[in-house]
Amino acid sequence: MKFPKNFKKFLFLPLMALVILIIFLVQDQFNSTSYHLPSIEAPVPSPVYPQPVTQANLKIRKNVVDLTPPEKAAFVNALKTLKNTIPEGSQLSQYDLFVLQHVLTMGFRKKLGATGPAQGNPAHSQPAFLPWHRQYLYEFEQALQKIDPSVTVPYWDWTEPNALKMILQDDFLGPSGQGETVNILEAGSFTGGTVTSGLFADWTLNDKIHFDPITMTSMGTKLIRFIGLPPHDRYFLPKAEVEQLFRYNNYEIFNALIEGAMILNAKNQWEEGWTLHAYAHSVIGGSLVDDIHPSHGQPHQTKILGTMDSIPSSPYDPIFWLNHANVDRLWAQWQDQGHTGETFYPSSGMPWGHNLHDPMWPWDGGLSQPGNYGIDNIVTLLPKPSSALVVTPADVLDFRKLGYTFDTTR
Ligand SMILES: [Cu+2]
Repeated sequence: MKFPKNFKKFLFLPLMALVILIIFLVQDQFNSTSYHLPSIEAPVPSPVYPQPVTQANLKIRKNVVDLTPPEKAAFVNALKTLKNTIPEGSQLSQYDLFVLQHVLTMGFRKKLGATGPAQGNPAHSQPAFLPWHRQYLYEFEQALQKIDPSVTVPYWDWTEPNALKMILQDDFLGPSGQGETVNILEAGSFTGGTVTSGLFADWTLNDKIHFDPITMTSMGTKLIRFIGLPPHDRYFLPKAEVEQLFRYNNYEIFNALIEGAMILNAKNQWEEGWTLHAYAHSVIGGSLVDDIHPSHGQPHQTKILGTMDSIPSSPYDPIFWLNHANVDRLWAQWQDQGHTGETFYPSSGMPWGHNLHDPMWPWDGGLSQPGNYGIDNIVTLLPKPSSALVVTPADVLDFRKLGYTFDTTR
């Protein structure tokens, strides 16, 4: 075969472009936030029900609507104490350090300077979403209990008609924000903004940690809420919407559905969505979204408005903990319904940090370091995690071993 004289020269550029593209794709494979999603026909192990356990010494996480006035006061007091306690040598309070830890899970991208074996976000969009947040909530609850041993994190049952009303009371986590008007196409104008009354009007956020991850600009030092902004305007969800989770026996499907950024359409194919845990973030924070997707009716987030809607720093809104206590409760309930133990968690084939026996940063014995995700040099504000504490998904599958249960799983 005869090639024109300049053939090599002509081929060189496109070939180089292809090679660069392939390198970029391979390198970014673990940087992307997309799920590893199994097909709906994934094989299912046989059910394993939990062994009968003594529940005598377990602390009980309660439905928020059942909290007594002293229980509400104790929870708020413990939150505020954590917010006002600055460990020696730290620039941030204990509460802010928890927030920073959550922000830095977004920093596991090699281009940001992440080092070590962790592949991709150790806490989101992959199988360790549930175990990572279980350990995170557990540590947060332990910190609250050091202040007041009677406190547990209450949960926000998304299907409970009175839950949000109860959460937003002035004597509990406080109301929506004020001062800004947002016009939403075909829905009218709505207000939100800074929380200016209630017990959290004085909640001061570190503006370097509180930022919008889409525009990478600071969201300031105040707690911001846009509660019930359409289309996230349902104060509670129909029971069927939550119960669909229990139709699936595959862990990865359960995990992805409850995180809520992906949904299964009518043809049982994965599509982008914004439901359950993600929806609850947006009911509080308020998102602007683009047009509703024609096939599944789910909007796509385009602009972040409130604190709870900025996923990295969302733990700055104390409602975060109640939302995640509910995520953890539903997983606990699913586990108790025949999906107990190691059989129901992927043992291999996942990005590093997400398999059953992989340590999860920041509990990976100092193996991995996040890159500097943020608007300032914030990675240095987090003290080096203790190399002694190693936690894998396997370590937290049995929530009762961690010393707690829920009023619904007793
Ligand atoms: Cu999270």
